[in-house]
Amino acid sequence: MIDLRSDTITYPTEEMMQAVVEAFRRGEFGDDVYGEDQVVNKLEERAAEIMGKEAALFVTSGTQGNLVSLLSQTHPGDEIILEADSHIYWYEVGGFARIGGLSVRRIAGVNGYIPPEMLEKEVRGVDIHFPKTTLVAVENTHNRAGGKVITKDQMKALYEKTKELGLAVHTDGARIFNAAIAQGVPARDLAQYSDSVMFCLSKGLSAPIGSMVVGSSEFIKKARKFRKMLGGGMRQVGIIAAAGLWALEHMVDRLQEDHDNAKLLAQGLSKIEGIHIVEPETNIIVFDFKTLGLTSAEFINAMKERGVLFTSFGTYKIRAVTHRQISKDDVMTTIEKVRAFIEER
Ligand code: TLP
Repeated sequence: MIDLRSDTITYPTEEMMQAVVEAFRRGEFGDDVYGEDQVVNKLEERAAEIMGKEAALFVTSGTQGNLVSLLSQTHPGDEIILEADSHIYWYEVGGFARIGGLSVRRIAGVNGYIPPEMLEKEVRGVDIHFPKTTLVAVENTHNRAGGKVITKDQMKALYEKTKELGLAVHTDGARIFNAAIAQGVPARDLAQYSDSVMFCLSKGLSAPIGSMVVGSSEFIKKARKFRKMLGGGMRQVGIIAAAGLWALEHMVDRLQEDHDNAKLLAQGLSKIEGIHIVEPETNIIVFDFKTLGLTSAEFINAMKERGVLFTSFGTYKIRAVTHRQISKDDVMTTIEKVRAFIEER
């Protein structure tokens, strides 16, 4: 199977598992709720350092990382601002409402980015009738926009506006390293324009489990408590953090390969009659074939029979994600299989 559903499916590497065994042999695991797992402590220190923040927290998933970040920077009854197609809005079970007691104002951005002028227009002032608006979330790269990159300058401009408006900024940086590699800057250059950042170890970096949250020490202290509340206080969790630490140190630079493969796939698919594609900037490709009268369900089922897996992004929209387990040969095979299917119809 050529599995283009997500970079979340990546399997750990031999070296990653070796790192787990070595940490075990060195006796580094401990109870992390007591702060005694040396591997987790090392991972949190490195994550904070890489992102240029005071402190970091290891969390079970990106969803948990986003939620603890929102809970730590808002109060129940507040309003937060999300880009209309953001992951937090679409795919996190509305935890902000159920658990955070937050209401949401969605703004349809441009390629997943909310320009500062748009934000300013949408933020409500102080009025007896209005909830307090406290935070805006940015998603970089932006998943549903097709892995679009928010540039350093865009991050800066938005951040400056939020400070004028008195808002906190959280970055859902599940794929922040893809955003950084794509524009040739260190991830910390993007993170500096956000009060908190969540990033995933378990996507393109290929760790089996886990995400990180970074920010000020005061913020991380609150986030740690909310993580406990959500059942994310784990014990000898160095067993997974060791893989995460290895991934963070060794897997970032290879993301360029995924971007190159995504470009190659997009070039090939765009030559097939009826396929309309959003030019990829990172490892996510979004395309549709509305003019062929083909639904994504039909396409996905037919391609599954031919050995290629895709994800639906709507009735006529498909997402493909390149990752460590997709080679150049897989890309060429995929293009040929899609072409054959479309031509046979
Ligand atoms: N995204 C998954 C699915 O949930 C759609 C994927 O396959 O892309 N932020 C962003 C931008 C994400 O893409 C994801 C995962 C998350 C947060 C949540 O991470 P996890 O899955 O670790 O909770």
